[in-house]
Amino acid sequence: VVSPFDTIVAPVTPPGRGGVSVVRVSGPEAWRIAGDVFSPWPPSPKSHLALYGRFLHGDDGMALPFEDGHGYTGERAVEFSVHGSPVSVRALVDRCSREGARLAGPGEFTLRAFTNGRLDLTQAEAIKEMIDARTPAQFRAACLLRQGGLRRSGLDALRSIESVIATMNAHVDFSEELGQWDREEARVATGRTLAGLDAMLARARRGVIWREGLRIALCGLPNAGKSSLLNALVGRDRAIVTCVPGTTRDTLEEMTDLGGAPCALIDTAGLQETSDPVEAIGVARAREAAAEADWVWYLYDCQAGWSADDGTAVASLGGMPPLILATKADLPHERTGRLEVSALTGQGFAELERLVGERAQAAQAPELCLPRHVPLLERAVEGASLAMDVLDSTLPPDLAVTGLSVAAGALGELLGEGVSVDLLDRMFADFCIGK
Ligand SMILES: Nc1nc2c(ncn2[C@@H]2O[C@H](COP(=O)(O)OP(=O)(O)O)[C@@H](O)[C@H]2O)c(=O)[nH]1
Ligand SMILES: [Mg+2]
Repeated sequence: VVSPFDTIVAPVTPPGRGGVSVVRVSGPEAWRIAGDVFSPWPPSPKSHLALYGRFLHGDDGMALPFEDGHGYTGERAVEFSVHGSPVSVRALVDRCSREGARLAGPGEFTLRAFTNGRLDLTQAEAIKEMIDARTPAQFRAACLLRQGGLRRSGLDALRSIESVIATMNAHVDFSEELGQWDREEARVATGRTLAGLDAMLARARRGVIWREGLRIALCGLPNAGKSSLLNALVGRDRAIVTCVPGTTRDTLEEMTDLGGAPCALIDTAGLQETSDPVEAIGVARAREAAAEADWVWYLYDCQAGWSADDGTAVASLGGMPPLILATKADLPHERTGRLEVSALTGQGFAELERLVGERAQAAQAPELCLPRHVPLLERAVEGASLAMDVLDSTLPPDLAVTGLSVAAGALGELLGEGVSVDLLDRMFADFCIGK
């Protein structure tokens, strides 16, 4: 990381032409530089109060000052709005550089916000997710993470663990003065923290769905219409469709939005006994995909009708009961009593979307969670459980410190406390310039 104490400048709006572009200057010299490139700049500007004026490079527009401890980065800053011309933006950035600002690196504004305690690591990640969101629901979930839900519960747990560790260490170091240590008190505190961590982990696992999508495996006998349904739902020919049974041999995954929820649709090989070794691997993968999916859709050809093989295949999948879909409903067929769909006409798609939206709502936590968070919370739960086992037993209580330290380490990493500069650099480099 470069010294957090120099002054940096970069456009914060994307490159290109538009109504307005914004250039941010952040650091101790920001206001002095503003006075050099913009006028009239008052001797003592008020934080958050926009000023209208003229820029040295000829444009006119607004300057919005932020005092130390405020604004996005948490340090002295100015956001300039100029006309949305790349020429004007370039000229303003150049002027600011000439006055002593350095061009900001990717993610550097956000890194400063983090360094200055304006946000923790989960909130910095949330900003990236807000920017990358593809649906209103994903955006809302990212906003909740940004508002600091995970940060608050993570900090609560961390502080409570640290306080138990501190008390224990104090009693080990000063056993004479402090006398008998209250094992019960530590047991209660650790138990409460562990329950909190368990709840966080459960929420986190559901929160990942916002990002990774509800995983839906399309299963069925060969030629049931699995690949066709996937293609029709994602709106392009992703999977190969033929009338030859056994065309799909490997699983194939495609992200899409159904009913406002992100989904990963997984096309699988037809479930059938086979002597072809390649197809057999495909069938094994299909079963694996079904076992790992959040939801299985079992497809059968409604013209061919439900067969004994379908019964065997469904039973062999195990797990939660699948949603059964009667496919090729555009062809003449007997009454099925099932949800009838057609990849050809789109029949049944509205109902599928409704069901997915409903299922996603039930399966998802309100707050987004990132894949990075889950293993850390798992480690925290493991550490706290270990400590709880010690405190529940007749073992010397200070042995619990080992487990508690593991939990504290994992939570620290979650929030970005005591994280290596290396890791921070890598995480923030994922941001673009100006974020
Ligand atoms: N009429 C009609 N034919 C379909 C429909 N879906 C699939 N088919 C046909 O059924 C055959 C098998 O489809 P495919 O998607 O490859 O089945 P898979 O083996 O389950 O992946 C192909 O010839 C498709 O054209 C449908 O909704 N309507
Ligand atoms: Mg197929």
